Amino acid sequence: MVTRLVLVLGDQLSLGLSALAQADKADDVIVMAEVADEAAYVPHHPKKIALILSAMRKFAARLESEGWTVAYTRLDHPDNAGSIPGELLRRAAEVGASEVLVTTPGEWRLINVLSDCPLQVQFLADDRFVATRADFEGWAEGRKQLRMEFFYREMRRKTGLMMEGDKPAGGKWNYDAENRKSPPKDLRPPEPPKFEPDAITSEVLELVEARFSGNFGRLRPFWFATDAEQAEAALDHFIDHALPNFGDYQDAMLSGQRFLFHAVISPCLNIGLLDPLTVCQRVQAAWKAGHVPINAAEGFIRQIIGWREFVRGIYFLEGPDYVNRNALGHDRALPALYWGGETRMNCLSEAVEQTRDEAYAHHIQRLMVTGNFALLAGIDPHQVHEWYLAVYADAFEWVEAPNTVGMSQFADGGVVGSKPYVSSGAYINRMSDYCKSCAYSVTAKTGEGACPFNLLYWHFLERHRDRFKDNPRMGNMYRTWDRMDDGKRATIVKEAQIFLDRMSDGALV
Ligand code: FAD
Ligand code: DLZ
Ligand code: SF4
Repeated sequence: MVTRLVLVLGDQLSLGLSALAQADKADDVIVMAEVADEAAYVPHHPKKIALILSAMRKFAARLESEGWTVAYTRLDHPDNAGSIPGELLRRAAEVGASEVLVTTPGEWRLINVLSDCPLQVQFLADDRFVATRADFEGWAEGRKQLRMEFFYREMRRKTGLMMEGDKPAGGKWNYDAENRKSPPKDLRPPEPPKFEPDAITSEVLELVEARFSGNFGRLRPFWFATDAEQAEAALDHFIDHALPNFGDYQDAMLSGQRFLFHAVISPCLNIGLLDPLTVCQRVQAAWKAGHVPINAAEGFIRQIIGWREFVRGIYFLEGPDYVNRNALGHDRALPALYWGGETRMNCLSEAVEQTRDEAYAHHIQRLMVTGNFALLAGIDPHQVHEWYLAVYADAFEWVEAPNTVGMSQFADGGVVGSKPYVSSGAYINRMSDYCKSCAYSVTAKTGEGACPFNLLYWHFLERHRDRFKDNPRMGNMYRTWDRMDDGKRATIVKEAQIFLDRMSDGALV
């Protein structure tokens, strides 16, 4: 047999990976490489780099223990070629191979780089998803609008999850009406399990400390799951302790409670340590056993077989230029507060500080605090995209870009969502306790100390009136704005503009 190379990337750490299923243990050589190029396309959070390198090393050891030949290159190896194609070429020369098997990467950049590599690269479908790319394209074809809710129902039918025959369990597809409660003051969520670094992870932490301490983000304490067994334990803990309240407090935000009832499993899912369908089956079993209510189980399963699959479909359907879209023409530079610069806005300060410490923020912090502010303030969506891609441990372009460019910044002009996710301070106040400790007043609409979200919300609607005035889901917003007297509207627009100018001049806001 001719020896082939089997490339396994840092987010492809699954024993059932299609490239491994097609490979021959006796003859083929697995290539895994820690390379400078992958660490440099954005300034990744040190915890994200440590997670990937540590999980790669452990996965390579696991493959070797199962009889595979693994050519593994460490980041500090003197012969390291610095890039994925460079490493493939080096290994190809070493073992006399010219063919490469790879499960298609989750990023156009890497797909293009591998397509240009002067080796015979065979791309295989990434079957760690419920929907294939062809399934999604077929579903999307001929539809005027792509809406997650309808795609999700297809995924329910396809998987049989939460189904009773051809009907949704309990009679409804979606139990969100029972979710999203405001958090009571004395809410005491469980902490996610924290894994002590073992010898492999400790060595990686030293490497990351030496090479990436200039990147935004705290490396230590580091407690992420870095192998399939730990990921499984994290999932068990979530199902036992947090899932029962997942639906109720899905949109809540509380100071000092960084994880609430969220699963904190997206890094494990996205690098391949957990299988999404198995996760959903476990959640369904907990519901069937009477351990969790239906609104929690359905809400959670919808995030995975609905949103997660939907955004992946959009990423590949829309093509490589998706990350450069800017439908609203926003061009303000991302302010320093996103990189930990001081701000008097408590909600942003809390979300960014926790991002720096944990490489994690939950969905509503990402969407309604950091995302909402960037959109209201008219920040260049590409800069926003690069920030999200860098700072979260779960950030890979196929999932990050549609969430940021589409759902959060409306820069795709409405492919992911039918209206922009914008809100004034009132929403943040209802869903969190942030406003109580803020230098700004959430009830003040104008004048000294008025919450910037209140000013910017109307400023956003006014500057995009032509685009959104006829959107049926935004009619109420415009009617409220238009009912205000002219003087008040002029004051709001003026004060919002002053705020934006001060922010861009680097003043403390
Ligand atoms: P939970 O709240 O417990 O949800 C369970 C799981 O559902 C998650 O682990 C995740 O796999 C999935 N999920 C939930 N919402 C989404 C969604 N909108 N899209 C895809 N999957 C979802 N998620 C990422 O995995 N990577 C990203 O880079 C990423 N970037 C985002 C950027 C922005 C601007 C926004 C608004 C959201 C982003 N999300 C991203 C989606 C979501 O915020 C995270 O999946 C979630 O916070 C992960 O934490 P968790 O595991 O505790 O999730
Ligand atoms: C994110 C990342 C980092 C930081 N380092 C590596 C690496 O050294 N080697 C590797 O194979 N993968 C790494 N990754 C993950 C890749 O960037 C990821 O596979 C692509 O972005 C495709 O999703
Ligand atoms: Fe954020 Fe405004 Fe509340 Fe302050 S008052 S925490 S800026 S929403």
